[in-house]
Amino acid sequence: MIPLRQVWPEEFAERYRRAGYWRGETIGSVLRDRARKHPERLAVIGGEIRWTYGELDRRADRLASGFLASGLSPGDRVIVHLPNIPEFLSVAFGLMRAGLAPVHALPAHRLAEIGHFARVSEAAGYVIPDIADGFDYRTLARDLVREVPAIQLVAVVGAAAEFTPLAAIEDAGGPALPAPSPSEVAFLQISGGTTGLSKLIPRTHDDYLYSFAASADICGLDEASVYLGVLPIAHNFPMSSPGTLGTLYAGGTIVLSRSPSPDACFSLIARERVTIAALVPPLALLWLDAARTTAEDLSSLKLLQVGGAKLSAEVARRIRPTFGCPLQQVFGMAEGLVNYTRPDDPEEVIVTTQGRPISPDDEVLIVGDDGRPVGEGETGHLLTRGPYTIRAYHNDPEANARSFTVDGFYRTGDIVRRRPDGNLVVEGRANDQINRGGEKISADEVETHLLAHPAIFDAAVVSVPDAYLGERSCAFIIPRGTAPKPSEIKAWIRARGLAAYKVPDRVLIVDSFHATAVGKVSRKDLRESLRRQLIAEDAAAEGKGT
Ligand code: AMP
Ligand code: DBH
Repeated sequence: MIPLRQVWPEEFAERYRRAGYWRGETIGSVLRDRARKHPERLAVIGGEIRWTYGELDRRADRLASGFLASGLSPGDRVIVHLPNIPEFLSVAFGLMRAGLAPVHALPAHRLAEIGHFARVSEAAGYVIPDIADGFDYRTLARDLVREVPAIQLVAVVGAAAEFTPLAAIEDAGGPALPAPSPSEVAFLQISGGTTGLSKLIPRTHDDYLYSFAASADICGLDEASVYLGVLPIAHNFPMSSPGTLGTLYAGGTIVLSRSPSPDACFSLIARERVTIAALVPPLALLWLDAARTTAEDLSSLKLLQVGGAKLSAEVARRIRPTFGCPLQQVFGMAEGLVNYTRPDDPEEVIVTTQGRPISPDDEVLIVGDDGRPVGEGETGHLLTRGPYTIRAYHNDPEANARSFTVDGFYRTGDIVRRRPDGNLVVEGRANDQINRGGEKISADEVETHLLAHPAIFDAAVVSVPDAYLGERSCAFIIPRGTAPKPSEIKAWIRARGLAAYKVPDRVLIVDSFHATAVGKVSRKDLRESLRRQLIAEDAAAEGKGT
């Protein structure tokens, strides 16, 4: 098994320890400590469940022992594929306390993604709900164990069928727990995927704990804070910026919503007196609309975070007057670096920038295509290095060679500029990643699946601007023989086991990718020219009133 590691050069590690960023504590010990201090405070609310810190802590311990008793060994990886339910937290803490590494999949992922994570991480376990949002995860588990026989344990929250009920693991008892080291990898986060498949991001206790603790401070969280988990809590943003973990760090309460809809969330905000929530831009639009007419009392909100994709200044401006609290823009990535506007920043900064880094030791380098730093205020590629930004992906030498400079800077793929006040403005992406309202799609990955269709000769997937999602995806298809219908092509992508958000929003059948001498033009240039052509055609069609 390829060991999990994340190593900073000693001089950096030394600096981060000396500065107090890395404190030599594990993520599990944060919960332990808070549970000792205030066992009766509410830690997490979800559906009918209301667990105190004491109860969450006990459940995590029992699961930790139970996972080890069920045949997993410290160092093993376990894919966690759960929706926004309290068990997400008891499972994640239980695994980490057992020295088992959670691999945090998103609820939308399907066999193609989960199979990939299982293979690359060499996973031994898989944790699922029985049915969630109308999808039976047990069927996915059956397909997965057929494809990846190394999965020896499938644990199910709810009706387990032939698998192991999570409740049985919790009751199994088991060996004494190991003491994971703070510099060890705590879990694997998932990258959005730029070229091809998602990569796995090993995060250590030391680095991740710093990122959510410092985030909790920046966001002013304390024991009175009530965090609403709206986005899938496996995602880095609602997990750590400051998210569920930052809330537990501060001793606050997490409220989990199974649906991001304003209806569901507004009534939870009113009932539980929620103080902070994190949204992606399309959700912010929905919430803004609904807030104008809602009868629910939203006055407990103190901060509304929006991130994951670029928020337009027009929309940003409406947040404070509508919700009566400041907006916070959050520009982050699962690989590390997170930027925030601060709650007391001038409104102009909050509305028009994506904020500045968490740490004084976050190094931000903005370079031109030639790799040299651009002038002050100019636009370029964002590279970064710091106390919670990884130096390497797991088990992917090629991606590592591409994504990190020899000096250990992570190439984010984002095009940004830095204002004189230090705040960053995101101007776009350097590579063909489509950001569909915060959900990241690799053009490459979808094209690979399209090309596997017998009636597709060539395919190019591009982003097109969208008023609601920011970007959506369009697939250009050159057929081989009789052209398949767009609906067939969409069904094909679904049938390949890809997450639904990767299904092209639009499919255009074309004779050729004209203007491109085959083989002479890079995929990137081809996608760019198709994208331009499509935007021009759409504008012309609109002008004609069609
Ligand atoms: P992921 O790889 O899924 O962790 O996504 C990280 C990427 O999301 C970043 O590199 C950006 O491209 C994008 N992103 C995140 N937050 C923002 C934001 N506030 N504005 C613009 N882009 C963002
Ligand atoms: O998009 C992201 O990945 C993201 C956005 C905001 C993130 O990882 C984060 C904050 O931590």
